[in-house]
Amino acid sequence: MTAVWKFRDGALDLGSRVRVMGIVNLTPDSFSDGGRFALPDDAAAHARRLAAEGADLLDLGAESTRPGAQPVAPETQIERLLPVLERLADLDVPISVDTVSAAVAARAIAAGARIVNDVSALRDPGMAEVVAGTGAGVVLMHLRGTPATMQDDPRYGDVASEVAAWLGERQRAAERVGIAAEQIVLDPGIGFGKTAAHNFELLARLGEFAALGRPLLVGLSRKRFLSEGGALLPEQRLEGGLAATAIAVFLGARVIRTHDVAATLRAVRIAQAIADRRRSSFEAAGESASLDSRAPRPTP
Ligand code: HH2
Repeated sequence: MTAVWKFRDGALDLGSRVRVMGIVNLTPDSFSDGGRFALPDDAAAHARRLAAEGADLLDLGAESTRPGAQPVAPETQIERLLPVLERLADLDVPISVDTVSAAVAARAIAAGARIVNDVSALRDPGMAEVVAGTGAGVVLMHLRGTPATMQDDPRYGDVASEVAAWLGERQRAAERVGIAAEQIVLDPGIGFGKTAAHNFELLARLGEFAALGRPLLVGLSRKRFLSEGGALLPEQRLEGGLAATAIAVFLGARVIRTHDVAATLRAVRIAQAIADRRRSSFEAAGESASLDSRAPRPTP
């Protein structure tokens, strides 16, 4: 796998170090921090704080994708994003824009964003052209349905195989319309049209996604499956999230999307040190270094 992620005016080597993407929600209604950073000055200050904590990337979102959320008009997203992008123009941390709208992505890229985080994996017919034409990086995430409906009784035969096959298909579709493989990062979409059991299964079998040949991003920060059946509030889900993050890194995730950058970086560094140690001990023993080949397989 080439682990370089190319994006507009830059690239990150995801092979040498697992990267942490800090979340900056410019929304009034995000599930864990809605309204806290809705003013441009507050959002820009928060972004700078996350950068100072060590974020390798910042993800700016102007539309909540929490279960049940309704779409936000592109003009409203643009009005929320542009003043913040303007305030962050001097920041050297690459910025991604979390949107499913090609019009929003195009305006954000013109204002300095370098990556599109598209939770619908190019559902807007104009999105592929924006990504191909600007050289932006892109996150292709698995989402069943839309945020408004995705948690209405989600069912899969074999969630890990189905999500991986779907991502492979979206990746090939992206490449057919001129997006280079190196621009793409894939994401199983934890919490998007999945029950808690589906999320645990996806994380347990993350090693199988290595076969797709592109680096994986995992976003699980403060999500409901960490709530012990609804008992824990979003701000009480950090420890569970760090446990899940460590396992995701051990099984091959190369980008972690999080609200809690400093704590996540500490967990990621230790998880990566153990994963690297495991790889080098296999290499010393002359065995395959592939974590995937050693990933536990479900019994048929
Ligand atoms: N999760 C959320 C939003 N965007 N993007 C990717 N690639 N992967 C994710 O798992 C993901 C995502 C949901 O989290 P958050 O942004 O905090 O909440 P909200 O959508 O309510 O703003």
